[in-house]
Amino acid sequence: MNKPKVLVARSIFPETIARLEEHFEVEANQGDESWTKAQLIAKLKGKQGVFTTGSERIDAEVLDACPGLKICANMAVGYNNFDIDAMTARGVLGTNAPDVLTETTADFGFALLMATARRIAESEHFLRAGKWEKWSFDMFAGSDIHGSTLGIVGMGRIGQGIAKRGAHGFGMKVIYHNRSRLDAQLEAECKATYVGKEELLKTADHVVLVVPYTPASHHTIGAAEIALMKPTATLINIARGGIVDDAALAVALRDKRIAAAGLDVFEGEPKVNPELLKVPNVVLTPHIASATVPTRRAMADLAVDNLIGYLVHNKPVTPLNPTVLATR
Ligand code: 8YV
Repeated sequence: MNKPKVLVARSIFPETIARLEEHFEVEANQGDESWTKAQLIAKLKGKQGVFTTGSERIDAEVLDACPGLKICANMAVGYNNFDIDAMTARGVLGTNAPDVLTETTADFGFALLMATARRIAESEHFLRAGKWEKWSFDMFAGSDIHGSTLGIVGMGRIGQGIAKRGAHGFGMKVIYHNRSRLDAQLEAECKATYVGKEELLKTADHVVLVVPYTPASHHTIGAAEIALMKPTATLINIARGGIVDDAALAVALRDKRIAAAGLDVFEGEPKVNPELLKVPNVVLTPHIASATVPTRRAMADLAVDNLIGYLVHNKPVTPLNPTVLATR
């Protein structure tokens, strides 16, 4: 019997390819070439499955050009690169990679918060540039983490992980805003209090964004929201580019409307708004919140589990649009 055909759209661990090859005829982009949409479509024709990262956009145009496609397995928890409605309409399953990256990403969110509030990157650049000639009382004086108020926008699994680190590890007062309120037990575990978005922005010393990107969450933080924040506050975005209006943030940082920001994700990444590169009070990292070797392996494994689960056993592990299963 012919093996189903699977495309791996980006370079990945050799072990990931080896696992796929046990079940599928695999074409893999191990050279990590940057494909245009037309090239992606050309590669995808005749394939039943595709292993994607958050960088490949799978939309109606791609799906219509590749009618044999049955599953798109994303090696990411966020799936705004998928037009999930278009997939559902065409009976194509989408899967993501939740849970396996929660703690690693929460660690990074906290690390970025600390680096930002305590001005670690800025002071390191100063030292490396040979500018440290004498100590002074206010040199790189930042803001405290312990005992401060942590405001989390988006209280899913990663938000909860950050809340626990803040409340239990650093004695922070945790407030959060979310589409829906957590149940009482989860709120108690996170020591977190539900507040409105405006109250959160006005009272938090550190605001961390962990909401999924949707048209409704576009520019959750823009000039008007930044205007509500304390001038001493920090803003951390580990969610998605587009959740923050980067141009408005660059102006606010330049004018010291808020103290500092830490950004792991950007509008139009890997391009970064050049105005952000000009301001010193922002820590910039290239979308690495889930980047530890064990976690990236676990994410890749889960995408493979979904491809095998669906194409071989008709049982995906983490389906995004399970209604497709009923119509198969
Ligand atoms: C990934 C992410 O590194 O999982 C997500 O949603 O943003 C990151 O963990 C990236 O999308 C790679 O696929």
